[in-house]
Amino acid sequence: MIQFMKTLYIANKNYSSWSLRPWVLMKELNIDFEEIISPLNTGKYWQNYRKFSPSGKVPCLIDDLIDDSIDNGLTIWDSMAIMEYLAEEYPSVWPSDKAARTWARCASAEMHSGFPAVRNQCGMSCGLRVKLHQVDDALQHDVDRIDELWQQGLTKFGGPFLAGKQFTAVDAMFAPVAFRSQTYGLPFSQQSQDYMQTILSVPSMQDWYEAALQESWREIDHEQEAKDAGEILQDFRK
Ligand SMILES: N[C@@H](CCC(=O)N[C@@H](CS)C(=O)NCC(=O)O)C(=O)O
Repeated sequence: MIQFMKTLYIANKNYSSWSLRPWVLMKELNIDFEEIISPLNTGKYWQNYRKFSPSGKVPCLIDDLIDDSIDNGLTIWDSMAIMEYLAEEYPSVWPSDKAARTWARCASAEMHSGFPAVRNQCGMSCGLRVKLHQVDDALQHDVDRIDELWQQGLTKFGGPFLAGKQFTAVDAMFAPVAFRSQTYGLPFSQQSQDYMQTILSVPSMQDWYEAALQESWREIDHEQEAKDAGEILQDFRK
């Protein structure tokens, strides 16, 4: 029987929001994989990443045949491509209901290609708590649109997850926003805050968070970004 063994390359857990997305999805769906952490802080990370990821970015999933007499491994770089690849083997990556699935795909694509103010002004740093100097119009705009999307999904499909009863890819795509909001206290509605608590409480998010706090390496650029964004109130990292 042909069997594949999945390896997911990620950068780290404190800062790497793109890495979190497929990682949390695979954990929540009990998809077996090996995790390889390849930190960004080496200075030569791009050359290192290029050894396994054509784009020089993570996450990158390698799906190798266990029977290595056949050279037929597959490399899937980019978080959305990983989710779509997994969905071929595990249909529960997306909701089974067509309307929910369509909505989940649109919202995921919007996250994948949008929300630059949230990304640039509120870089993920799980262990920090920061009081933002300001919420400018661009950031407020992104928060409002995410809030609108979340309320729509939760109301339309009945919760507790964005597209219904099960954790699916759309929850994974927005999972970094929950950590960002925990760090920067973003101005979300009560319904969205409740949803964020749901996401932060799922076992794999708690595992990710605990591992993030244990990481000892620091990325200078990300540390500076957090300092520029506001006043550092707490740092729970070791
Ligand atoms: N669109 C990509 C973005 C991946 C990405 O930017 N990953 C970051 C780590 S969180 C990275 O590899 N950065 C290294 C670089 O940009 O050189 C995806 O969805 O996977």
